Amino acid sequence: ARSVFSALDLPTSGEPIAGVYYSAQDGWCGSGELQTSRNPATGETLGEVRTASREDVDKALKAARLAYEGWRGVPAPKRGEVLRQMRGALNDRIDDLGALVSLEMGKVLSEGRGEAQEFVDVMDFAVGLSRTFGGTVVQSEREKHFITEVANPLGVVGVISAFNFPCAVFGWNQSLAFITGNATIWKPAPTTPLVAIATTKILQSVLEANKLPAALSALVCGGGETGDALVSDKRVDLLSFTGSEARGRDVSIKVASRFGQSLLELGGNNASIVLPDANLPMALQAITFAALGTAGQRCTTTRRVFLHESIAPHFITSLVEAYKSVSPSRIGDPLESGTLVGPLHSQDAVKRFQDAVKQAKEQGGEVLVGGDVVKMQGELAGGNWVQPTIILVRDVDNFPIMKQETFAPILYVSTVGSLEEAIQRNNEVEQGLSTALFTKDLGAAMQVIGPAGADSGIINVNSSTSGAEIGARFGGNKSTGWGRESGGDAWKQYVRWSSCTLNWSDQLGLAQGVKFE
Ligand code: UN1
Repeated sequence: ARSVFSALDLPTSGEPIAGVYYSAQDGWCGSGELQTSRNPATGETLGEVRTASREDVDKALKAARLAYEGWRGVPAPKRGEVLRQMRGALNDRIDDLGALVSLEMGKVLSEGRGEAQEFVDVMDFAVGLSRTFGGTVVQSEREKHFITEVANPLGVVGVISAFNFPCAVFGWNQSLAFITGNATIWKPAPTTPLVAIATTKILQSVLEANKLPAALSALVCGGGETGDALVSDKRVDLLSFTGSEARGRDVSIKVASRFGQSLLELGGNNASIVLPDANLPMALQAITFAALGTAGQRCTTTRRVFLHESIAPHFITSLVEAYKSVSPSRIGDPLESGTLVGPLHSQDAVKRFQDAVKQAKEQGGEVLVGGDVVKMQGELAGGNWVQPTIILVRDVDNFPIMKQETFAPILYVSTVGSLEEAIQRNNEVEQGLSTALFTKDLGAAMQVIGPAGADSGIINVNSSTSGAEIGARFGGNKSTGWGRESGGDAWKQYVRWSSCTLNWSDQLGLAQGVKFE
């Protein structure tokens, strides 16, 4: 921990670490309560963080507004140039930042590093975009009239991020908001403040070198109240929220009631469907990764599997074998090479895991493997360990727990008689994030991505539900919140649009043939 801390310029004195930054003059500060960051693998305290008080948030918002007012006048390719430098600075620290993500969040090292890589990737994407984004020119029905759609910077973008992707999801928002001319104010999850502080320090070094205001990328560590301060404040033009459906509902109502805009990334209850003609070893590998990666704590984690009945018995045996090869031998310290499954992020998550397994049993589910907490030895004894779990569900219609997202490595497996039935099962939950279909049949692939197909925001054929690249829009439908972030045209949400008609004749032309003479 100490060496990662020093490499990322985090204080190692043991004194509380300041978790608020919005001005180079005021420096790192924070007059709110202390927040504790813990290593989920050991329970050890990594640091105490000074959070933002209401007054700090107010000052940060004022500073962000001012920063935006200067930044919006800077040509977008020049903004892109600053982001290119940030990309360089982040890439230089990619291993250390990845290690800190693993240390504080609990995901294994290659996934921690992958997350920092995802930030770098979206920065590359946004740098290119900074030279090309814009509206269209529309053909006018009137002579000597020119119609164009103009994208201007929006203002201040509030980003409330979750513990499971403490770095990349902020990156998706920051990169797009930055090149489109906005200031961001970031409220990270209360349990992952150190990743946020380290990331902000890297970005700030570039802002400072370019003599740009710190509040272009302000940080306000804090809990629900700090988040609420951003949610309810009119000075936040767009509020991007990642977290639970319950909290997301509250956020969207509050933001809508002040006519602000929100971008929601909420729960997932993702299904993988396996048809008889699939490449079964590949399907097995993809499902194992999607169910166990980040210990089942990705929004995109596969939680439900629908197997065609003709291959189900064989496939279930292989799946159970695969789990046994992971658990217990490959469960452990996320920083050790060879570990595939790290701890859950918190003690509360362990309780929710236990509760879900209990309910699943009561509802008739059969635990095929796992189902219990894990007692570790030595340093790891204080961590949040559970067994990767597969539950066989014979009667999906009378198994309500399967409709809930439990952020843990619990996989519900059941059988279907046809692709149509699998699609119907896929769609019968509230959430609509990610779906995977394993088949070699082109017709089945087209069916799942078509109008009568899966209703998810992400649909993959012969690829896992999790681990999306940054190039396409990321997000989900229905109770997942309809938000889209990262690639594609997600940038369009970070601008205000004006449809502009310019008449360069000396006659007033009225559309629709209207006369007013
Ligand atoms: C999340 O779980 O909140 O597709 C984001 C994935 C990652 C992003 C997940 N690229 O699994």
